Amino acid sequence: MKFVSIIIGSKSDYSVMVECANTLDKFGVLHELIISSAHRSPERTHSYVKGAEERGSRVFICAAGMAAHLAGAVAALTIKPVIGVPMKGGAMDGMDAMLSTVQMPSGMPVATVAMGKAGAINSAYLAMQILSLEDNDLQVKLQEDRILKSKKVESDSADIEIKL
Ligand code: RP5
Repeated sequence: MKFVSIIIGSKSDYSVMVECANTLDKFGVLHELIISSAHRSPERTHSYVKGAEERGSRVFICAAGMAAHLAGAVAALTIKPVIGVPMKGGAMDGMDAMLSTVQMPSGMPVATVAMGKAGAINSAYLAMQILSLEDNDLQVKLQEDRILKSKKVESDSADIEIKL
């Protein structure tokens, strides 16, 4: 069984990261979501990553805020792709999390997406694009989704556009 693992650092990240789970659901992509923290529960994080890999996890999506080390800590444990989602909040409103997540040392990548809802959704899309390299059905669904998005731009414009 192939699936995507979503790890969030705190319950307070859930309201944003549910968008990631919903996006994977929309495309019928199997996933798990757990709360585990690099700092508050390092052993739980370690054992989840090792266990999930053995059970078929193909991509890890990690969301954390403030001194956001979760994605980096997970990247240290696996060579599966790790996607980091910086959470807004704290004194720097996510800037700290973004830099903590993106600035990984060479050889230890974390694919860092935008903060907030767009990042949560894009983490799901990026995970699916990785999975679609070996899944033609998913590739077709993603291509169809692109066409729908493009058509929506046209229909939205048609609703309001002014042309001479
Ligand atoms: C991080 O600290 C979490 O990922 C969360 O974004 C932030 C605040 O956590 P809580 O204090 O709300 O649990 O570890």
